[in-house]
Amino acid sequence: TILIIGACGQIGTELTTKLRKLYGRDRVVATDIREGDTMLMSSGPFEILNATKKDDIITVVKKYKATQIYLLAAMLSATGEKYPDKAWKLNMTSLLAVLDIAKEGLINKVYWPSSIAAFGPTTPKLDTPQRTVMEPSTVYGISKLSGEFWCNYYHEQYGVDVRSLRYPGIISWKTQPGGGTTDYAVDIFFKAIEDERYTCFLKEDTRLPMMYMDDAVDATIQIMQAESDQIKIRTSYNLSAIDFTPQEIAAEIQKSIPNFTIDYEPDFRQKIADSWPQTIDDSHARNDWNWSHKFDLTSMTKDIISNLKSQKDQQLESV
Ligand code: VAH
Repeated sequence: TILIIGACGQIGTELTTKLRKLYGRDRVVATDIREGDTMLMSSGPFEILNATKKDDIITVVKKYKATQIYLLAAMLSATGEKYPDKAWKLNMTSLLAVLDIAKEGLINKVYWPSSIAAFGPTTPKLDTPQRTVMEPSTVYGISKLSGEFWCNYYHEQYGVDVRSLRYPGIISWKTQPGGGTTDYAVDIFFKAIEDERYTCFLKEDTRLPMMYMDDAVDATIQIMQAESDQIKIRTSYNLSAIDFTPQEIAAEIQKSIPNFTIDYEPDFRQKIADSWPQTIDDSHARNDWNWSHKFDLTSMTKDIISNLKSQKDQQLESV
């Protein structure tokens, strides 16, 4: 049985759905600090669980005889800058609790996400290599880089089978933006459908590595299904798909919504975005466990807009 911690978040919501399709609804236990959308709650076992409470996690592991944990609970970059102590506590206490549970043999495999936020302003910005200068300047990035070294330590010292991906910005339409700097590219779609206009909190030429949620979920499941000896990197793998600027994604949206307009009011999140790479070299993931992305900017934009439009039509019909 798989235990998902942070199942109601942006990634957790879609990963839970996909894993339940793959393994069966009762083989995937969704947990979060608060209840999420009803579909998630009603499509399989759900428990309220605080990701920083190791004993509570063990109780749920034993109740459902879980053998794997996907730890997706975290405070993201922008919110983390507002509440540094909370971000550090949540992001690190939860990881160390789960790694200890694996070290004690209560589960045999762990997934934990890192992020391009683990890179910093001194990291080469184009084709950022797997191994390079990493001086993160956000609390979120510091917690992700530290977490990577803890994962590697628990693997080397205690044989813990923990696997990790440095996610780029992840774009999806099923959940509202959750405090990430790349979440402008999530919010822009909701606003394009609702108001046909969007005020972007980043400058128009801010290039960032991005990925459609479907690709991120597939990569996550793929690395967890790989043979242990295929996983050569036990800190965290670079992962990449596409990269774009606010201006480029706005132009792509205008192909489907011609009247859509965008204006720019950069805020504190500009400094965060400017500290991150623009494009990522993920050749290790492609070579070690055959990673390849499926969605580009055009196909992602089309998929999101068609889904949001049909969701809106259904809502209008139901009123
Ligand atoms: C954030 N979506 O913006 C997350 C992610 C690379 C960005 O870590 O904080």
